[in-house]
Amino acid sequence: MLQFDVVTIFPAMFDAVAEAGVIGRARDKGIYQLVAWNPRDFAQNAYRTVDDRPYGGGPGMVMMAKPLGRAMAAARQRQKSAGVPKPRAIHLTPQGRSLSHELVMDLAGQQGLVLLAGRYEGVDERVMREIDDQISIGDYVLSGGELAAMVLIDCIVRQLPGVLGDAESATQDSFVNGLLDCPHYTRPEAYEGQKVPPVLLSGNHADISRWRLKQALGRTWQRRPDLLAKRVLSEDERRLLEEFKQELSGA
Ligand code: 6GU
Repeated sequence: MLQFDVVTIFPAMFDAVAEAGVIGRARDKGIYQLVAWNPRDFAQNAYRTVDDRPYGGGPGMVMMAKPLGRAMAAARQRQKSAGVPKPRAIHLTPQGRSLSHELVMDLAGQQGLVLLAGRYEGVDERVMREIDDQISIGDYVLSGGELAAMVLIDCIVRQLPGVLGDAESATQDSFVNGLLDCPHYTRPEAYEGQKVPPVLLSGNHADISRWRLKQALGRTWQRRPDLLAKRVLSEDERRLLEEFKQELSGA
């Protein structure tokens, strides 16, 4: 069972992840466990203050080291009790390295993760001694690390054995083979004058596989040329992509 402990001043936000869809079901099945720790419960005054003005001046507030450090220690202690003596501690921050499929697979192989979701303008830098990894989910700014932590939890949990059924298997996902996913269709055969590509109705599974690969290559070329640049194409894939481009200019 993968152990998550999250340090957040908004623990209720994590109920959304724990209750909905395949990720909620995975928790019911005992595939992972998630406990949230509120730094306010570790604050030192009656106002439960967890933030203060930045040394050196400037706008915004900074999350204080002491309540965060104490909440992190409680999270670590719980990991230990759950059989994880050395959990990986991750700070969710736009200053982190970008999340990728490879990083998700790496984290999915851990026994336990302690996630620190900051708010306000930032976290006192001295808390970073507690942190192994800093991760961002993209080049834009969220109001806090909570949504990023939930993104991380979702994409890690769906990779764990027993979470997805055969039908919804993660092996067919975008990015697994370095390409975007192909288009999908279901009934009816015609929708507002738009027909399903005939090859998908042909019953010829080899042709269908080749068409899907061609579409995946074409879409990746159109929408994410950066992914294609990182990936070596086989002779066959090169040919399929050329066909895609021909068909596009013909259409
Ligand atoms: Cl991890 N945190 C915040 N606050 N904003 C982000 C982010 C994280 N990743 C992208 N934007």
